[in-house]
Amino acid sequence: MEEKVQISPFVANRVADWIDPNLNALADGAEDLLYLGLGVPYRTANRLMASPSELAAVAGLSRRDVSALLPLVTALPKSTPINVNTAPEMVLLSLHEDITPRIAAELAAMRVGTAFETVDEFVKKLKDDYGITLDKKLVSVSSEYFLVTSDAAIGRTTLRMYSLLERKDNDTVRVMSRGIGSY
Ligand SMILES: [Ca+2]
Repeated sequence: MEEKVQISPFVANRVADWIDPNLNALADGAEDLLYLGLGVPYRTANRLMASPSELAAVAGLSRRDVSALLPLVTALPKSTPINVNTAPEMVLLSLHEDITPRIAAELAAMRVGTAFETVDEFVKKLKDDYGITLDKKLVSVSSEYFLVTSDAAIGRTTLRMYSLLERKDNDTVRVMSRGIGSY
């Protein structure tokens, strides 16, 4: 995916190091040793990001990189599968190295009007049409988390407000966080 949004591949390991609990740098990654040598020293989080805006703290990501990634990523309290019915094409691309931009576009076109009803249906489609074997655990056909964005304009000022919602098993919804400008 990094190459498709024109971000250097090393960025993936930089982000992985920021999140993983250990201090062993991956290839081209960076742990505390690098961050503590910066002009303003700081440490890696070594935990899941609390906000996607945390990407801006990862060494090696430019503001342009962060802007390119923000519409495609989120920060949740746990790992979740990708909802293949709602994921942007760029995110579908990231599911498997053999998924090309053309395949991602075709998959996105298939779900217009007719959602994939089961994970098996999606996985079978990938296998039958493109010969790609996808790990079922990576995907889902529903979402537990939702981001609501609302824009409020007052005079010449526009504020974007974010609410991150969690759908619980009993179909109740909980507001996890709210933010203005970022979440
Ligand atoms: Ca780490």
